[in-house]
Amino acid sequence: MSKRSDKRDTLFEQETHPGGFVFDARVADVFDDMINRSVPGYSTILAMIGVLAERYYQDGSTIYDLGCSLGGASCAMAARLRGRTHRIMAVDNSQAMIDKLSNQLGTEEKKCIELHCRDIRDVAVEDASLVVLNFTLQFIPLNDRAPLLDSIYHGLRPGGLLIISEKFEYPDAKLNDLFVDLYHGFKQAQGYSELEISHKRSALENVLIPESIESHRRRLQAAGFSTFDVWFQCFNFASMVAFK
Ligand code: GEK
Repeated sequence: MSKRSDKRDTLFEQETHPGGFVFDARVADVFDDMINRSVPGYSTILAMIGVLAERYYQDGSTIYDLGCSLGGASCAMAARLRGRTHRIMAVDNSQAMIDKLSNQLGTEEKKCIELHCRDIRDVAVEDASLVVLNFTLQFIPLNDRAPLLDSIYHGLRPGGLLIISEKFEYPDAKLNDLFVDLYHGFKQAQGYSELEISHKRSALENVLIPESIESHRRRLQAAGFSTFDVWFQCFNFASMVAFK
């Protein structure tokens, strides 16, 4: 079992926070607490990624966890695939995340989870039955998203599964305002102050670029995925499955 930290995220408590959001050592240090209190349904999504891995992993293939952070999805999949030989490539371009994940992994997990500090745009996906982009695509520049999905599609085996979880925006302004408002209520209920919520929001501006569900659908279809839909949604956060 991995050794996870329970250090509380207080990064945005200060009056001022310099610059845009970066996945540095300070973020890696509190990341488990940050993502659990910032993404509604995060633990449900991780658990279901494990269930989907058990169901769709094809023997001898490779699993890719792109933008793995502290390996939440990789560890959920490894736990469900225990007893079956499998290989998970966990990739992130934050050295701080990879170092922390490397220290957290248990002996059994180390046997099947390979860590790579690399830009996911430079990863050649090969012979995959499962690719996970759990809240990562939203950090990739808009123009690079279609080429990334094209290359994932080509690297998947027939019947292979792509899981994409994202923060979304809604073309209907009224709905968008409602979901953003409900989401801020969720963050307050998780113990974040209004000041912290507003600082984090400014730091993520132009760093996390959400799109509409429709844009994701169009891109998936253009890449060649024929079967896809949303399987989980809470406010403006959702997760999609797409099959090759
Ligand atoms: C989880 N999937 O817990 N190349 C590689 N990594 C990247 C890139 C890139 N170009 N851009 C961003 N990242 C995880 C959570 S967090 C989501 C994913 C969040 C990495 C970045 O370093 C960070 O670790 C991760 O994508 C996004 O299941 O913080 O909202």
